[in-house]
Amino acid sequence: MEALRGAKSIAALTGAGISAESGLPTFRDPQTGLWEKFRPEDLATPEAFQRNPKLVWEWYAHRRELMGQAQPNPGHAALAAIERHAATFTLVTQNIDGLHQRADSRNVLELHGNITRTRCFEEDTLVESWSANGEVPPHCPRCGGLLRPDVVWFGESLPEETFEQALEAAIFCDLFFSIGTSGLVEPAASLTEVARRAGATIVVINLEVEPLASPDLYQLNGPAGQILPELVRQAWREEG
Ligand code: BJW
Repeated sequence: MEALRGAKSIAALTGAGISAESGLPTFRDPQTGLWEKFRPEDLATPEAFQRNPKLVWEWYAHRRELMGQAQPNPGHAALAAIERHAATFTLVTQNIDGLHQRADSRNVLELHGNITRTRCFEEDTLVESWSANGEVPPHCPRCGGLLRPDVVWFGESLPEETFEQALEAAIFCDLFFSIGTSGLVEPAASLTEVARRAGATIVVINLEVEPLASPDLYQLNGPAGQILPELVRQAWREEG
């Protein structure tokens, strides 16, 4: 608790696990994970989109609807509370659901894009509106190319400046949270190691982690929606 209360600069990396308690499926959890039912190479690569743009567009349209209906959970709210207390706080998320912003987190870096935005597959530019003439996927009003969700697929680069800012946050923080992520997808996963090497205390919150408490590494096993509010309560005696 001292580490949390006393930290001058805090960074947090979140993954699909933080939104699981909002009812959104993770990717790799047994039985419920998206990649248990679908193959990433059929849905989350530029090649998949080129092969079958309709399938990919419709899969994301379905997920956009689910994400739009989901509500931020106490884990999201607790991170927003930590941001209000910390001198410097950076929230780096791999999630595309926008739930951190809806929970009032301010300094959010989205490494893998956001499902509510759309861009042109040809021109790689954001597109705000297009004619709804029933075409799936719709076409870019400027160049006629196919439209796609503004998310980062396998084999694509992360938004460069955003990743630079995330790296900086990992290097300069004194406390780094890794929350609800399997840590399997690069380069996001390497941020935890970057923070550790730069001397930060690491706090991992995950359903699948061996409980551990050492001065520079805490592993807290359990749902983020319960653990994070409890940390906020203990550190600042307030509700998350
Ligand atoms: C809970 C919980 C609860 C559950 N409470 N916890 C170096 C080595 C090897 C490979 C590579 C490498 N560098 C790059 C690569 C290739 C690739 C990669 O990493 N592959 C690995 C799989 C091997 N990376 C890329 O391609 C990236 N681009 C890149 O590196 O560009 C440079 C480049 C260009 C060209 C060629 C080569 C390099 C891009 C990665 C894009 C990932 N995109 C996705 C889809 C986004 C859109 C969408 O949503 O559809 O991003 S894939 C998917 O995985 C999604 C997620 O953001 C990402 C991470 O998943 P996450 O969030 O960790 O979820 P899960 O399900 O894995 O884990 C959930 C965890 O929560 C679990 O641990 C649970 O236990 C836990 N949990 N409930 C707390 N209540």
